[in-house]
Amino acid sequence: MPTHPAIVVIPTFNEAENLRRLLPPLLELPLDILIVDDASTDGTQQVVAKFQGQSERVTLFARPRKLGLGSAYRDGFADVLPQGYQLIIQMDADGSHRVADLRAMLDFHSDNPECDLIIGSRWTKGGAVQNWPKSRELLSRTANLYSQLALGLTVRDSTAGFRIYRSELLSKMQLETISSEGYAFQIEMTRAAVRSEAKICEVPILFVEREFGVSKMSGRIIREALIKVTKWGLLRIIGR
Ligand SMILES: Nc1nc2c(ncn2[C@@H]2O[C@H](COP(=O)(O)OP(=O)(O)O)[C@@H](O)[C@H]2O)c(=O)[nH]1
Ligand SMILES: [Mg+2]
Repeated sequence: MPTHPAIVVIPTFNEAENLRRLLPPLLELPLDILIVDDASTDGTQQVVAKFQGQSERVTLFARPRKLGLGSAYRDGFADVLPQGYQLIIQMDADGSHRVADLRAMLDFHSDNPECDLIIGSRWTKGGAVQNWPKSRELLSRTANLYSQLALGLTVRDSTAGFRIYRSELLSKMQLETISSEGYAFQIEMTRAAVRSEAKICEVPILFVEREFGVSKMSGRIIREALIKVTKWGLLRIIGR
């Protein structure tokens, strides 16, 4: 049985500096932590090992090479789902997702247990981004608008990677059918949650752009999202 009712799954690729800062405040919350690392070369796994020495609540899932964000989450979820947690949390390692906001999201869950999925949202009333160039904000806003129009989503931040899932929902969502890797993974998961008739709630967050390390966002990731959302939009038109 897990020691806590919630576990946070954090994918990492070269996030040593960021993890060093993130893990101490995160460990103050009543949750377990799974780091899914893709053979980082900057000492990320050594940082995890150091925290494992201090707490049994930290686990490392080491993968052989950079295999993508989507499959990191799929592997992480497959690992933790059978363990009996009530809540499975998604969070970036790079400091963009603040522990203070996770606290607020967990409080929201306590007050609103009927929400199957809670999204830490930049684009709902009260949400914001800090230190993002205009171009990155435009990309995120456009991706969300296109997802709303093409897929009929009412979620305002369907590309968000800061989420609390009820395990029952993740079990229903047939994760083996989810195939996206980048940005599109978040949209595909939102779409799958809607198709599983989940109650989705958004809590405003302040998303702070990373100070250390580099973003893994790329043209390939943007193209994947554009192509997949268009495909799902066309499937929607023919009723599938
Ligand atoms: N394990 C794993 N983690 C990844 C991969 N790509 C990105 N990440 C992690 O996913 C999180 C979000 O990635 P990031 O590059 O910050 O994306 P951005 O916030 O959209 O610019 C960070 O914790 C990254 O280290 C990957 O291929 N494998
Ligand atoms: Mg980031």
